[in-house]
Amino acid sequence: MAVFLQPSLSSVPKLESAVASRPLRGRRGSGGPRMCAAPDPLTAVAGLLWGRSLPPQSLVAAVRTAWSAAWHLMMRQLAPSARAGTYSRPPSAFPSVSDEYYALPLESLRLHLYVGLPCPWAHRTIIVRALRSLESLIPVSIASPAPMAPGTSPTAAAAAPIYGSRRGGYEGRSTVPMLWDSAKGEVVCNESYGIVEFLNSIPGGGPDLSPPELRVRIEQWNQIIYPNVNNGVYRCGFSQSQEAYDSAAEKLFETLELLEAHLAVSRYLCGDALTLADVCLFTTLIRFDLVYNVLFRCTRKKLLEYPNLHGYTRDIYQIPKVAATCNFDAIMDGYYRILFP
Ligand SMILES: N[C@@H](CCC(=O)N[C@@H](CS)C(=O)NCC(=O)O)C(=O)O
Repeated sequence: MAVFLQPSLSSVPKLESAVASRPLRGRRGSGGPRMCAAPDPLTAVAGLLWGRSLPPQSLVAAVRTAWSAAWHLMMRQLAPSARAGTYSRPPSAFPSVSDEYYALPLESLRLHLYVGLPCPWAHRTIIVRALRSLESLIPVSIASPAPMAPGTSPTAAAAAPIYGSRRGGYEGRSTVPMLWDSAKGEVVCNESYGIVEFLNSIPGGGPDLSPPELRVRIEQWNQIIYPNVNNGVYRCGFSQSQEAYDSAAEKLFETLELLEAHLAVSRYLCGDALTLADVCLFTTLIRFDLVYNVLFRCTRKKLLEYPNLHGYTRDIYQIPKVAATCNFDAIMDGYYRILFP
């Protein structure tokens, strides 16, 4: 991701129509077979090589080997894996917000949030910022792979240079979300849960998403949902061996069944009040059928096939301000065109 644009969270599509109307790849018309079109050069070469037959097995094998080598090379950088081919997410360099930020009034700070719209981790922070009505106190810049459009805000910036501009320099991964202290020129935190906990602690409007009496239950759900669902979909999609994939998929769908049963008797994870645990689950579920079911091969079931989980996702989507944080075009673009072109 290279370029940051100002937020454009105002268009609010209906969930079903937004999801249903998205083609999986590109936007080419369906077009039927063209009757008189001349064969393109590659088709002509293939015709010369093996006529109307299917390509020879030796070619299929060679392409598979080359493709697999290139894929593993790409995955080395994109998704570091342990020996058994299990995806191992790199730890965040700035995992929590230090106490000094909790102690100071927000007005005395100059904080800026960097996010990406396709990213489920960043989406958590955008939702909490909105629900806590912190929009005017914490400005946001949105990472966008698209070229900067004319008329966008001059606050546009890039993530890597921001990281690189901190006093001690930076050699790690320039991930979003990232909370930046503009006064000090320092990264405050680049771990989504650390950021949402901090945003929730700021006195402001909106409900407390982590009330003291629910904290233990929230943490219990996080311990289940983070490894098996939030990171679980990545463990499926980024697995580099059959065993690693099987184990990740097993845990993912086992956990979805558990959640489905729980949501039959509870509106949200911890009862009738929305909490941080729900926000974190929601940002994975809202991407499930659109992206993870297809691209990350979480194919055993679709979200639509879980009546309670699906209803729960719709319920959260309809909470005022939440729908405006969901940008399905950016999600599709980010995963299908940018992450896995
Ligand atoms: N554990 C981090 C994960 C953040 C993360 O992986 N973000 C992705 C975007 S979805 C990213 O910026 N990746 C760029 C990279 O790894 O270089 C969190 O929860 O904030």
